[in-house]
Amino acid sequence: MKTLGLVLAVATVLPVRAMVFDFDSGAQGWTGADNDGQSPFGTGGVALSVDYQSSGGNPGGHISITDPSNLDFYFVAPANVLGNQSSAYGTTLSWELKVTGNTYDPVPDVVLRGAGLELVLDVGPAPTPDLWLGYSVVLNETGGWRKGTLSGATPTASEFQAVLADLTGLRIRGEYFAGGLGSEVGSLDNVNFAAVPEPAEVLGWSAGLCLAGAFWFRRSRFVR
Ligand SMILES: [Ca+2]
Ligand SMILES: [Ca+2]
Repeated sequence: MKTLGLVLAVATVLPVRAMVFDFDSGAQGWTGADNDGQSPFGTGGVALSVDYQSSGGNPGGHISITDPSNLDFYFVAPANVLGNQSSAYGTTLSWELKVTGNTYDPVPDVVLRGAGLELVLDVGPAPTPDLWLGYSVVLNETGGWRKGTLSGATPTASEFQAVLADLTGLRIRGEYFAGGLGSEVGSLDNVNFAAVPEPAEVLGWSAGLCLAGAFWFRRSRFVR
C-alpha cells in the first residue's frame, strides 16, 4: 500500500510527457487520407498509405505522401494518439513539415476530432517550399482553433476538453500546391503530442527517483 501511495504521489507531480514521432525507425503507425476540402476534415476521405523515408528528415527518417489526386492529402495519426487525452489539455502539439509547393491555403492545417466535434486550425501562411519548418499549436481554446471550419466559432474550454477526452482523429495537412499530381511531395517529421505517461513509465520514474535519492543520500554522507 505504501508502494502504491508512493507511485501515486510521484504520478501527481510528474509533468505531462509528450508522445514523440521522429520516424527514425519507421512510420510509427501513421497513415494518410485524401480529403475533398470540405468539412469534415478529420474523418473519412480516401485512405492513403505514407511512404517511409529512412533519411532526409530533420534529422533521420521521415514520412511523405506524393500527391495522388485533386483532393487535399493529410497525414493521419495512429490509434495510440487517440482515446482519452485529457491530460494533454493546455499542452502543445508540434510538428515539422516540408513541402514542394505552396500555392494555396484555404483548408485547415491541423484537425482534431472527438466527442462529435471537429476543431480545425490555420497555423499561418503556407510553408516555404523545400525547407523543414516547425509548427506548434496550443491544445486548448486559446490556441486559435475553430469549430467545423476555419470561419467557425471558437470552442469553449469544456468543448475542447471534451474533444481531448474522446479523441478520435488527428490529422496534419501535407498538401499546399494546386496541381502537382505525382510530383508534389509533403513530408512530415518530429510530431510531438503531449500525453499522459504510461503506468510503466511512472514506475520507471519512481525507480529512477529512488535510485537518484539513494545516490544523493550516499553522496551526502560521504561529503559530510
Ligand atoms: Ca526524423
Ligand atoms: Ca496538389
